[in-house]
Amino acid sequence: MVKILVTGSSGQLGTVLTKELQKKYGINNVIASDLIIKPTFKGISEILDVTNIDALEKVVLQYKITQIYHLAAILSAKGEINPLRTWDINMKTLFNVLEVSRLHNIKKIFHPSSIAVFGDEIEKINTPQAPNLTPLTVYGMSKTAGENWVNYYHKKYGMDIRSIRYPGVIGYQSLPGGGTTDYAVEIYHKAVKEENFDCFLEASTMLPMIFMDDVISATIQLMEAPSENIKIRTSYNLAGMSFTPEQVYESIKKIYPDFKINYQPDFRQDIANSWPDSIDDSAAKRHWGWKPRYDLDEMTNVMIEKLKEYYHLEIKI
Ligand code: AKB
Repeated sequence: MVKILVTGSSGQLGTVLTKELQKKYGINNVIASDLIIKPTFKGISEILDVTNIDALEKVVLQYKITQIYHLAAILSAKGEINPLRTWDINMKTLFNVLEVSRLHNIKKIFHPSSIAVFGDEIEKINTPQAPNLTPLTVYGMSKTAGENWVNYYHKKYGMDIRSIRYPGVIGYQSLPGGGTTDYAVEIYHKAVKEENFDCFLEASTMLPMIFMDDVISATIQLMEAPSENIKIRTSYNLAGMSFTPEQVYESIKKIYPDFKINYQPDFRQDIANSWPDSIDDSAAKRHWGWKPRYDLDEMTNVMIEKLKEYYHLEIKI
């Protein structure tokens, strides 16, 4: 019997992944948890601060949890506001999940990592799986350390912990918060509302990105793969597509020809400059059959169609 706990379930990815897990395993077998649960959420939920190990343990025991998807974290841009607090929260929540899982024999754990683990020393094009990791942000440092800690728990205690280095995630269902890739979601909202967009990155900043449907498929595919196929226990590189602000703007302009963009780079430009242009995810493809489905124009079509529906509904209410 699978009983899943999702931490950070109200976040950008958590909102969508929790629903998919409910569809797959049954609404009563997924426990959503976060500091705030949205009033629209349907299913079983707990207000949970994962920095509190006793509170986490109580939920794990109460629901007889067998799997944890630990999504709660402070992202790259927001994390720079208070670096030590970011380190503390990101690491403490991970240690609490690892220790409670070890003590209570949790069968599978998902730990998301990020392209933020990469830094200035990488080859920026088709960045390999295992280059020297010198991240520029505290978020990136916490993910790099986290990758090594989950590998350690796997090797030392035989725990089944799996991980993906997420590119920037783009979806219509939820808004990101505090990331460097957030512009690529906001730009669609502005276009559909027929407003101008102020972009906090330069026009030519190429970054790896992925559509929400693809990232959800990848996560579930990784978690369902036979254990012997998971040969990398730090974290897998994952690629969907790569584009610049200018390219996404041009893609949107095919539907909204009057859409206008202004470039006003801020501190997030330095973070973006330290990340790859594109990623080599051949290990994920070989080991557990990963295959992305969406390119930029396909994603743009879906984003615009769905956001038009969303804003139409908002106006009706
Ligand atoms: C961020 O921009 O911080 C995140 C990420 C790439 O991990 N979206």
